[in-house]
Amino acid sequence: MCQSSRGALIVIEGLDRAGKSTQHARLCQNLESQGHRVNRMRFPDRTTSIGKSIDAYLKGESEQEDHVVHLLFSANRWEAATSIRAAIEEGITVVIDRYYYSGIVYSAAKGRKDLSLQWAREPEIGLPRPDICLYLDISTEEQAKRGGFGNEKYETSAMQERVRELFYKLQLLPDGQDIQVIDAGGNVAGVEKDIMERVEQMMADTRLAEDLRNIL
Ligand code: 2DT
Ligand code: MG
Repeated sequence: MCQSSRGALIVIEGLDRAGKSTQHARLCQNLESQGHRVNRMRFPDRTTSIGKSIDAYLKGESEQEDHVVHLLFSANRWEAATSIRAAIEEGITVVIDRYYYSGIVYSAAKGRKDLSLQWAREPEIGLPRPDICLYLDISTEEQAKRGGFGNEKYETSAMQERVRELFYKLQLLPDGQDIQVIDAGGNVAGVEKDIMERVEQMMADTRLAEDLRNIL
């Protein structure tokens, strides 16, 4: 049997209101109850000094030039990269709520010619690459049914619409090969089961016998 000892790197992505936080918590609990050691993370990590600048920007308390805030989001991942790698090498599975997929898509969704998907991706090169990215997909109608948005920067229907389109576009690009689309419009237990099946499949995969890859 070819069982690896490293942990897995699992990312949950999706639009606001898709149920990321709930599914993130359930996936972590399910993995722990199977005996895995798990580290929970989320980006942006608003607790670091870079994260505090991002938090102020998202809350509208400070302004940032679009490229600058993009690089802050990326730097917020880079400051965690060493600890992600260390945990995985130690055999701990790291489960992250949002990662560079959101980073690329939300910035590109601003629609600037000088902030393309391609440009937005560059600062992410070299970060640990997930073994799987579970993209929780919900329709615009379902998103509206789940209640209004909050007051943060990107929580408008126009922005969400562009983000949705770009998440689809990203799936057709090389980074999209790591993405598995989960229909998140159903009930919580059904979505949880779907996620668990995909994660178990991924963990059984021999790819985990190899070292964690980086984004190229
Ligand atoms: P939360 O609602 O999950 O706290 O996210 N975002 C996130 C970016 O624009 N770039 C990034 O790199 C990341 C990780 C998505 C707050 C908002 O920040 C956006 C929503
Ligand atoms: Mg949010």
